[in-house]
Amino acid sequence: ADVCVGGRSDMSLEGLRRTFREHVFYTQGRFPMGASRNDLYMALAYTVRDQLLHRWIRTVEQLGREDIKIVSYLSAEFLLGPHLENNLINLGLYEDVRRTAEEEGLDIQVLFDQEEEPGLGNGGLGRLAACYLDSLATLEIPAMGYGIRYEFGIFDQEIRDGWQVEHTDQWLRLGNPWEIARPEITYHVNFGGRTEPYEDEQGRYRVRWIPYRTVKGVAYDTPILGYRVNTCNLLRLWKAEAVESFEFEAFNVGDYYGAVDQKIYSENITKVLYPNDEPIQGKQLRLEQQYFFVSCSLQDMVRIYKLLGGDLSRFSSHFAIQLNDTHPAIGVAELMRLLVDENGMDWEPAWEVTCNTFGYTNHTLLPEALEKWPVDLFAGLFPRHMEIIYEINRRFLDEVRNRFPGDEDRVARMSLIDESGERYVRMAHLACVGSHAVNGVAELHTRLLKEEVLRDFYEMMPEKFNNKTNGVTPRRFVVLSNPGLSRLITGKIGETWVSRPEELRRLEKFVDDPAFREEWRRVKLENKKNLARLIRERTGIEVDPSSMFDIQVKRLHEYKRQHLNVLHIIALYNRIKQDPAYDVCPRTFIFGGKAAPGYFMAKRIIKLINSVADVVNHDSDVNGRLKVVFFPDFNVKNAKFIYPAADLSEQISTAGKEASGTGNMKFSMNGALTIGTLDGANVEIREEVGAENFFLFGLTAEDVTSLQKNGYQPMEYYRSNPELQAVIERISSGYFSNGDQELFSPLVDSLLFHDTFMLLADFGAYMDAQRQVEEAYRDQERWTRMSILNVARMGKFSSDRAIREYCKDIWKVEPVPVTLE
Ligand code: 26Y
Repeated sequence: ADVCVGGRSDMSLEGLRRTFREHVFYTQGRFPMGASRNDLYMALAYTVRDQLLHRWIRTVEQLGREDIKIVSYLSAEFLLGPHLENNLINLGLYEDVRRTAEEEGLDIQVLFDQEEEPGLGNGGLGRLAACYLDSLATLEIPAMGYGIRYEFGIFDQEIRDGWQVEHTDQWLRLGNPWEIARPEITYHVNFGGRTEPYEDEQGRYRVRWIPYRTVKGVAYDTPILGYRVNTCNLLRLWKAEAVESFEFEAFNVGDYYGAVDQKIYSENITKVLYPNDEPIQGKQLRLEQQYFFVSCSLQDMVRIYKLLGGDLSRFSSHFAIQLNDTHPAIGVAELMRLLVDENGMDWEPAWEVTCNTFGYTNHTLLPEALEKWPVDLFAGLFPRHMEIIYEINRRFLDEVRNRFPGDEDRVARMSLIDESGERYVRMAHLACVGSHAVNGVAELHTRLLKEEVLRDFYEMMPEKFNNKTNGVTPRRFVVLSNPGLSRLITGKIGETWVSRPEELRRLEKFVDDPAFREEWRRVKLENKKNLARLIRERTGIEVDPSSMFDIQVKRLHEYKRQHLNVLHIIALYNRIKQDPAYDVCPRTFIFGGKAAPGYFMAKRIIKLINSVADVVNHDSDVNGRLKVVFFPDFNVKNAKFIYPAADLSEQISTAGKEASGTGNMKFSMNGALTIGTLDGANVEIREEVGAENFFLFGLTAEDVTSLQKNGYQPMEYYRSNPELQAVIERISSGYFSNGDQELFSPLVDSLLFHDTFMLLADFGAYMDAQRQVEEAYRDQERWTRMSILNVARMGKFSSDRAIREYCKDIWKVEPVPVTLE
């Protein structure tokens, strides 16, 4: 290691400068004069990566120690966002590098802009995985992330004529300086075929799997550095390739085109992220993706463990594996297969190891969103896993019958196989049975899991269930995104809040300091100006930074109710149309988020937002007092400009539907006030910041359930609220669609006749809460106090706190500090 010091690991300014120049020449192959923006970005990225490598190798050495336990986070998605700026912050090099770049005549922002973000996730779940990697490294926990190296991540969104248009995300086009290919770390992954019983040398009954086809997984590693520590963990993503074997040629003489087909078919597995945030029914390729990355990851862990000379019966003392939702749940059966079939263990000890190893995090309450796979599809791809699952099920249902004699309804409800119609494998049941810990992602969510979705499992094994309220990393979402606010805070209370955000409480005593409040507003205004500039660039719309920025950014979903927000906008618009002198509080409504390409209603809602925007933004009666913006292509990269610019955060899902939400936390940590329902983590955010600093409205989860039970009639709410009628009438008349009364009729009809997510029931309460928002905003001193208190009291929602709880309650792991010498 020492040979590096003084070489490219030299952290002095002079060293960094020299390394950078070397990379321009030796890595990018350019003279400085001929270097493109991308060459310069690449050279800087390599310069920073050089700083990580030393730490990375030292950390990986620790991972190879027999006496420590490693967290292994299995996730089909990691929504990382750009690395460069984050790594500079975590290294503590941001200021030095910015200044050095400046001296070289480079604007570092331009280089940051050059980085393509790895959009290897859809939304909340994938971003949570990325925050957890950040916190694991920051807390010096030995950990690995395992996932899929999608060649195309989440699609890029364009808005054309008000509609969403999807473009493939070619994030690897210009190369990826953050990953290191490990062509020597590969595993074979099998699919299809059949199983065959045989007797081993000791005469024991065994089963072997004779697959139909085999694909190769190749490891690609990305370093994940913690904040101001030496721990630099490993994110290992798998790429699918064709197996190359010379027998293959021998057996297929002349079948060159067959070999080409096979290659293309194999590589398909990791081609593209499914752009859905709810299960896709029965897509074989998706199931192949899930098994592919899980099998590679488990084989990797078993190999590492055996290298250490470990005895597989003690595997769970070396690895704690967390399942990020049910997407990797087939790992339960795969680990059993590896232990029993491939390593000769008996069933019972293998099962004990498996249960002690896995933990399962659930992320949904919508029963229709629970993952299940048709038995035929599953058994066709994984004949051996199907047998293993039947055996797990047989033993498990015996236990159920033992505990609840005569309760065959319960047995059917809890079975790993849904046999009520077409037969399905229930992945959540597999995950529950095969894990020692099951957790929800917010207090309310965990309670509802126990009471509803997983009630039978809770009744049988309450000790498994626990809550782990989500958190987000203050490094990316405050320090990186909001340097102005960070400087202001650090100036008052020092910089330790970045790793210990409980200390933000010390800001509370400054709420009564008018000069501090003035500064606070100045920072927010600056952030709003920055966003206004970006909005002008991306949409051509001019917005007024002194208006209230009212923002809802998240995936489009009916349960998230972006259209409730739209109903409020139209109500305000109607008031202005009725009385142009109406005293409306100037507001800029900003939306952002992607719709699943096949989600008809979600796409219509985007079109509605843009159509309302067109009318409102150009109506002279409105006179600029209301503006509506749909910010295209919301992603981690531009989120950095959005959260810090918000005055008001919209968290308005139907109570009982949003498992947690994490955007709610990002806004509030940046000084936005929340208007929200008692859903997900909103409940806990309100508890922390104080009810008086949160705009609450709407039905509770219990109200929603009982309304549903008693036959919810949206029409009743419609009939009794004239303002609501006028709003709906505006839409259905074709006012926002050049007279076309059909365009939005699917939306309107769904609201009037079904309204599954109870917008009409909540409309009145939402309007009232918005009225209170307006009142509060008009008193800028009061608003600022509330904003400061939100930031001061959001410490709980750091992902560091969440990860500490996982470590203590589920994984039983301790920090292992890394030294460089
Ligand atoms: C099966 C597949 C296509 C699929 C892919 C992604 C299914 C679901 C998802 C993503 C789900 C998701 O993002 N859930 C969100 O997880 C967040 C982190 O826990 C929560 O805050 C949020 O409430 C929940 O909707």
